[in-house]
Amino acid sequence: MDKSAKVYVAGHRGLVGSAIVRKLQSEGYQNLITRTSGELDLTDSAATAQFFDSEKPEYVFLAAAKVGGILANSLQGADFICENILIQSNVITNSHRTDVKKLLFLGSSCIYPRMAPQPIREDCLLDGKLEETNKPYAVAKIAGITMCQAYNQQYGTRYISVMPTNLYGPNDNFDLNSSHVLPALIRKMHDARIMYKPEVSVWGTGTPKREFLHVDDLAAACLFLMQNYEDSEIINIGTGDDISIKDLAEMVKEVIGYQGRLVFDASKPDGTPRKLLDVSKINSIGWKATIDLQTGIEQTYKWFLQTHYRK
Ligand code: GFB
Repeated sequence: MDKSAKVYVAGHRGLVGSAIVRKLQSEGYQNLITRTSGELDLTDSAATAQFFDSEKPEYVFLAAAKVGGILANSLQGADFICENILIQSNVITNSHRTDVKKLLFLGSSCIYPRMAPQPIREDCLLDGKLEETNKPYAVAKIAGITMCQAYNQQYGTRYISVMPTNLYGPNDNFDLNSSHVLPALIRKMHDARIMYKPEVSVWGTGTPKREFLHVDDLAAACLFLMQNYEDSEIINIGTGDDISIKDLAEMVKEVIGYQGRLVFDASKPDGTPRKLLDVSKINSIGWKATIDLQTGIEQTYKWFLQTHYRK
């Protein structure tokens, strides 16, 4: 992928897509194509076909998706499976039809079985039952992976699938009903601090463990894999470390300087008990995460203040 290549980043306003655009721009890629969802509805097959016909991208980063945290996933399963299957099918079929040279599909660590041995190796895919709270989303992502593999096998395409762990960073969603845990904790503790609230509710028991990767690390990994990975087999992207939700909440509390109490609300779902990715495969081909969690939270909090509380 040379610097003048025509690169389409699908989903460029989201957490992942915006980080990929920042990374590509900082590396000197000048021929980027983007469309907002208002300009191009990727669930619309005719509109997507017309876009690929007129733009003819050479490379595609498929970061457009309907995503959300545990609550949104468990309440809107139909939307999660349907929208994701439509988006990825439209982008993949049109990439094939218009001879895209290489495509990178973004999956998720929730595609693995709920009780997969930890750390989770890539070959655990389809080895057991999925976590119920995000099964529709996971099934859609598994369909996307299988679609990439089947196209590679049948048509000789070069479509790679990467599995990031839980992500966070600039352009994350801070809406408490649909966000993931890290932006939710930042928002709740910031609001509680400025409103002098004595306690903050943390969902679940606090015992589940999650691995958190800063989205700038993810973007660097995606570019690295676009340039250096050719296999149809999926590849994990993570830090190799995880943390309990309780310890994460304590860490966020310290970064924000909130003095109140944390109250665990066990009426809310915990989700999968643990999902630490085995990152030996990506490490062995030469990529490692660089942003530690404390630094990443501090930077994300700064971004949150600048974008949500700028006068
Ligand atoms: O980040 P999260 O929503 O997603 O929740 P998952 C992770 C853990 O944090 C769960 C707890 O145990 C939550 O109960 N948690 C505590 C909170 N307080 C909060 C809060 O205020 N908001 C949220 N959202 N969680 C998602 C999947 O699972 O992970 C998606 O649903 C996707 O499919 C994504 O794969 C990466 O890690 O449980």
